[in-house]
Amino acid sequence: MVEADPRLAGAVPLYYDHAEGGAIKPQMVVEQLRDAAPSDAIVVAGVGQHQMWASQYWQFDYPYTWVNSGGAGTMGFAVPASIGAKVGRPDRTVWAIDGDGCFQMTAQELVTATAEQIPVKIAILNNAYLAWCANGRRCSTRSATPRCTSRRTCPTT
Ligand SMILES: Cc1ncc(C[n+]2csc(CCOP(=O)(O)OP(=O)(O)O)c2C)c(N)n1
Ligand SMILES: [Mg+2]
Repeated sequence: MVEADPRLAGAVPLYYDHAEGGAIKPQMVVEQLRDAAPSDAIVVAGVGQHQMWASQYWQFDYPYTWVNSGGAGTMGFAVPASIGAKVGRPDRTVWAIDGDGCFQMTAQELVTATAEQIPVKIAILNNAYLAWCANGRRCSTRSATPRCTSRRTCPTT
């Protein structure tokens, strides 16, 4: 089990306004996937705002279940990396949580998954936008993650 760092509790509270009129918020999508998935599921993310939501709203209970391009930050990572994760751990459920921009970069690897019969699950948080870039332009700080998920400053929450 991975224990949350108690020093972080309350420092960066997670909240979002539920949409009026039945619109589905991306945070809620991640919560729903999380609740429906086995607790030892492997989650692979693309790079962008959806990556932040996936990391924040998923509950990681086991080590080595969060796979993403945290260093180079390469868009297009999620689809092929999820295929690799599933090949490495065929016993685990593997979810890719991807952005619409990232997905179109390596969507052709769905052919590989199909041809090789590698059953990954892919959720696209489609905001028809390269939101991470837009957030970067709008937010006045370089430490974009906490601020850009704040309802005070982030137009996409
Ligand atoms: C190959 C590559 N090109 C450009 C970038 C810069 N970049 C980081 S996030 C992002 C937008 C991602 O858009 P999308 O997949 O739709 O995710 P969103 O932020 O909308 O959730 C871009 C262009 C990058 N990280 N990698
Ligand atoms: Mg997008």
